Amino acid sequence: MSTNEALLTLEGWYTYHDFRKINWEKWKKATPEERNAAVDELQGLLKAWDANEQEQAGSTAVYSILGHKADLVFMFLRPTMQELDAIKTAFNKTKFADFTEVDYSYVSVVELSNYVHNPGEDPKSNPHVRERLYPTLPKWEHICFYPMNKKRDGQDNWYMLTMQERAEMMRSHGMIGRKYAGKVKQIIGGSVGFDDWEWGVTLFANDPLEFKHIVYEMRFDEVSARYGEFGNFLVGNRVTAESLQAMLQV
Ligand code: 76R
Repeated sequence: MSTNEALLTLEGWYTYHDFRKINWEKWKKATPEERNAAVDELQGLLKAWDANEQEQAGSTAVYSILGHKADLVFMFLRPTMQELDAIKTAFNKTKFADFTEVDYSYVSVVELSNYVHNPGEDPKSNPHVRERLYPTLPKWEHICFYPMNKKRDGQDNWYMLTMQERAEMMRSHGMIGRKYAGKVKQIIGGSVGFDDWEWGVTLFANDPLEFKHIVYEMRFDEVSARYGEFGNFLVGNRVTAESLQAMLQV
């Protein structure tokens, strides 16, 4: 069988999702001075990440995570993997990090799969494309993250389909997605070669029910119904400097 045409993908900022658990036992046992110093240092990092976003040299989102899988997620978008690595190291050197454990993380790069592109046009010169490759993460109330693959299983092998078949299914996928314009903002991170799944899906919404609705609706659409394989789902609430202070108050 012949090799199929690989899709042209466009890549933007590198992304790192750092999911942390707080060791509450250790945190409660620390002295108020130790806790204050740790919180001050963390607030300093939040300010630095904010300044980076103001300079449009990246974007950062911090959310508290429900359930047992994690307590916080720090999501970073930066131009290079070196910057992501430096952020991770700087974070791990803080006092606050001593009270946390990394339970999960995800590395990817913001990806637009270019099923509909105009030949001859340089997509990166299009401001709408640039806005999506180098996005400022929305300050919406909720986040949802999950990794996914497209199946390679006997007759259901996404990578053996023709470009036309894939483009048709992705058109249908995009039509469903568009119905959620203004309600769900999605960042697709391509992670082939970087992490354990092929994509990391990050969704933002002000109403968490929109996550349930979009994911459920997409389950009936062929590309997800037939080819989608999904990892763990994590959902959370937006954290601000003030709410973080309150969360860490003992
Ligand atoms: O980029 C575009 O807007 C064009 C249409 C489009 C593409 C190519 C699009 C639109 N997506 C694309 C690619 Mn998507 N997306 C997901 C999920 O849970 C599930 O079943 C799937 C998880 C959601 C919720 C979602 C939302 N999308 C992709 C890819 C890469 C596939 C490939 O290359 O093979 C994945 C893995 C993926 C998964 N998608 C949209 C949305 C939404 C809300 C839209 C509309 C965006 C808009 O119009 O602004």
